[in-house]
Amino acid sequence: MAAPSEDVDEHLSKIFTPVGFEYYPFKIGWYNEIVDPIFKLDYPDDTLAYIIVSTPGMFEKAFVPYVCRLNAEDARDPVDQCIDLYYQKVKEAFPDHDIEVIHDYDLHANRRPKILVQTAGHVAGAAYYYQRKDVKNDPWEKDQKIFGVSVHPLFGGWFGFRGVIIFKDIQKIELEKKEPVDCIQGDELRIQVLEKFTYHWADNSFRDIIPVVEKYSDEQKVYFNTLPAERRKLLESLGIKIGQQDSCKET
Ligand code: B12
Repeated sequence: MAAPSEDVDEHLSKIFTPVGFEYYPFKIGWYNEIVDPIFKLDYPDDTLAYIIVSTPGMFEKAFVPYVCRLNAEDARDPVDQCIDLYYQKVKEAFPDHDIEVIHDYDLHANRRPKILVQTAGHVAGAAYYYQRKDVKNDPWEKDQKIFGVSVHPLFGGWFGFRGVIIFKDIQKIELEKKEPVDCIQGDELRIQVLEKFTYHWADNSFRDIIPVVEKYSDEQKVYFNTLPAERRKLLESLGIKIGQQDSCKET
């Protein structure tokens, strides 16, 4: 079915923008033409997809109000559940469309990721994906593993990719390709951010490689630094009440 992507954008804006998510459209072909064959998505090149990003505000705007809906018995990760609520809202907003959601953590049976969100984020213009090959004079050993890192022009490294939404039945869209902002220029800073992400990711310094407009709140930092098994206990210690349906704010 042919459809201008602006119509879809309008619905997505209502669902995602007030609660701290961003969405960036891309064509499946833009992604497929650069990844290795095993990572290609099995859809026509002109299929419409969106990469979804959580900004620092998502925690307070979407997650904290959502926590009261949690079922105390449910062992799934509360953040994943919260994000799924919003993916569900997208499916409900487009009942006539065939939608596939691929989460950032979805793996094939052989543990290969179903989607490479950093590459998707780059081709959609959301965040520049810096890789070893973006450094001209590379200081590392040939076989040294250097992980690539995406940098958002406003939030640096203080954001998360949450997955892609594919509108399987929307093709032949008018979509202009937007290049991501190349906010780290020159080898020196690129080497720095790649080394920080590969070797010192736990100190979060890669996230501050550029000046940012907003970072994770202290509560959010503590939450994400806590082991998943301990997170429910932590929420309660922060005074965030789990499973109190009566006090649920509409999200
Ligand atoms: C597996 C995985 C890991 C593994 C391996 C890391 C790796 N990069 O291989 C481990 C466990 C080590 C790991 C650790 C971490 N991870 Co991790 N991880 C992933 C995951 C699930 C898949 C990455 C992967 O396997 N890639 C496969 C390789 C082959 O891809 P690639 O190297 O990018 O190669 C492709 C590109 O080069 C592309 N390509 C080719 N040519 C071109 C040209 C251009 C221009 C472009 C753009 C692309 C492109 O094609 C190649 C594939 O064919 C992603 C989420 C996801 N679904 O993508 C998160 C992800 C990369 N991790 C993330 C994070 C934050 C972390 C950690 C900090 C832990 C944490 N707190 O979550 C640490 C930091 C790294 C470290 N030092 O340990 C974030 C990174 C965010 C960012 N700003 O970039 C991601 C995106 C998760 C997310 N939801 O946001 N991770």
